[in-house]
Amino acid sequence: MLETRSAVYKMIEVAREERQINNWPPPFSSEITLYQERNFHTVVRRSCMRKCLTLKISKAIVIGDVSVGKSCLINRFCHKIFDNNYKATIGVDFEVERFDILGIPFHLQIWDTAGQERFKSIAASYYRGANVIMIVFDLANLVSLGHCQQWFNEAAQCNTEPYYVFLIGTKRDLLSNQVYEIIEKRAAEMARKLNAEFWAVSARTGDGVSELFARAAVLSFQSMVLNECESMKPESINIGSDLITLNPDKERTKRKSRRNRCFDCTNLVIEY
Ligand SMILES: Nc1nc2c(ncn2[C@@H]2O[C@H](COP(=O)(O)OP(=O)(O)OP(=O)(O)O)[C@@H](O)[C@H]2O)c(=O)[nH]1
Ligand SMILES: [Mg+2]
Repeated sequence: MLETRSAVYKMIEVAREERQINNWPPPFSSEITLYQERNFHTVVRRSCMRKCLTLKISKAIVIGDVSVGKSCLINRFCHKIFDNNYKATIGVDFEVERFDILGIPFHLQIWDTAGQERFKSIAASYYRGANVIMIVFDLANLVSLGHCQQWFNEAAQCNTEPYYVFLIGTKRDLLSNQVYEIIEKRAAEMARKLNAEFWAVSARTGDGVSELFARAAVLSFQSMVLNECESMKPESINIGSDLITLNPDKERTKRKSRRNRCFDCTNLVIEY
């Protein structure tokens, strides 16, 4: 199953129009986020213009209590569908969504996990290596908000920073504005405790769903590009070794082996 899906997404040449991102996506609320960047970093824009970056894939895990709406959220984003009937996720499921960010292909792997206790150990074995942790609760069920700290602790145990944390309240369509404002205050407190960015969404109406995933994609994309640029800084390259080479044959062999090294990485380096 995993192989078939990855084969399909590799074949998509260009991201769908709504997945082409050229402007920095704003947070849901500028007061309930730690991520205060307002634009793409200049270094990131420059690297994307040069168009030679390694393939970027980011892993997002979606966790939270049973029936809070994790699968519906993902299905709304990936397939533009909403199902009123509850179908429990068994263990885990995953989707891969292709974006083009500043013209660079980027894939977001979205791991949908089961909230049911009996599947917890299976689901938790997929937490590792997450770049984005999405903790989901039901805005109409305060108990599910209370459990978010526990969900976060379990995910954080399996991962090392940096990762982006989102606290997502679902089923916004079920609440009046008056009730929502009260719940938002409680959610904001939890978001601050978790150092998370808060979003309120509805899988039924689609409100906030694509904006949330675009935001997660762009934040993790930017952090990956900056990491790559950091590792390519001139001081980490030993320029002097080429300048003192006296033997031209040896130099030719060295250049050839460097070319081969690049060739070995063709499935990682995108040439435009
Ligand atoms: N009104 C409304 N109902 C929703 C929304 N999102 C999900 N639901 C309903 O909530 C129920 C549970 O949704 P799921 O997405 O299956 O929940 P889950 O978190 O994936 O549950 P597990 O897989 O068991 O962990 C379903 O009956 C959905 O129709 C929403 O935005 N609005
Ligand atoms: Mg589910």
